[in-house]
Amino acid sequence: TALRDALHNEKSKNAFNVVLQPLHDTKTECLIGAECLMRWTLDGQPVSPVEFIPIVESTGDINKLTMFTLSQIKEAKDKLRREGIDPKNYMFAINISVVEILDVNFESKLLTALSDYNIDPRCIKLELTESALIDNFSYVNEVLISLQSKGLLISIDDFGTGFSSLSYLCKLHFDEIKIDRSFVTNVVKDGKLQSVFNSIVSLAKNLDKPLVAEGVEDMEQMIYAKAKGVQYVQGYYYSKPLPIDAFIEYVLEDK
Ligand code: G
Ligand code: G
Ligand code: MN
Ligand code: NA
Repeated sequence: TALRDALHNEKSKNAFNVVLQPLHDTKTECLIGAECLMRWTLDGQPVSPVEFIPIVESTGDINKLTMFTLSQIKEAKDKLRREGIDPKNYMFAINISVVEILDVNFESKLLTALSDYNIDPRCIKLELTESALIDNFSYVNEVLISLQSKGLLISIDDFGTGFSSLSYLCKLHFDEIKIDRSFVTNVVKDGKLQSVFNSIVSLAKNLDKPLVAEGVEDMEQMIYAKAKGVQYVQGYYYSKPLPIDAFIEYVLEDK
């Protein structure tokens, strides 16, 4: 109920906030964008999205959080512009739940919000997990084709954790693979993880899709990913997820 209050009561809305985790290009090391992650505070204590997202999904309110995230992206873009930075240079990735994408009004709600906030769809990436993509495959694939035609990018999140058949990958319309951090964080010391990591790298290469490694925590992992030809990295090595103002500072320092 505290969660319900927070979602429905304007005064409690500030219990939610969006943090931005920087994404870097491995070749240039330049900042290329950020993943938006939701945070919720109850009685001064942070509650993990792993706990509250499933509840928000089950009450049918998950799209409200996505809309809130878009409002925060708009705010970040406005702040960047005020600092003399063109926000078009940065991609913003949003996590989308399967229950959300199965709502027949999802696409129209999303496109309306982007238009209202004057956000270019080409600056937005939607992250969907493997399992979300495989359930209701043909319907979801149709939605993805339509979203791509509007300029949005589609990323497969937590890749490698779904243990799914690879045959669907040939039919699925997506733009990028995000290798799960469980394969990344300990990859330098673990031969088995290296085998899985290398398989995903060659899969992405053969499909001609860029790869993002998340959970890159130190320079060794960053160098490993770069040497394997991974295009983008995200993780504590560069930065934790940052509140908007700290992200703006980060962008200014990167310049
Ligand atoms: O930030 P953290 O690593 O604790 O996030 C845990 C999980 O919560 C991530 O896997 C992410 O996909 C999910 N998550 C975070 N924010 C959102 C959000 O706004 N919407 C959805 N659907 N999932 C989110
Ligand atoms: O959407 P996804 O479940 O992939 O969300 C990424 C989660 O991973 C976020 O909760 C974020 O806080 C967390 N995270 C981001 N970078 C790192 C990292 O370098 N190491 C670890 N252990 N977790 C990370
Ligand atoms: Mn994600
Ligand atoms: Na992930």
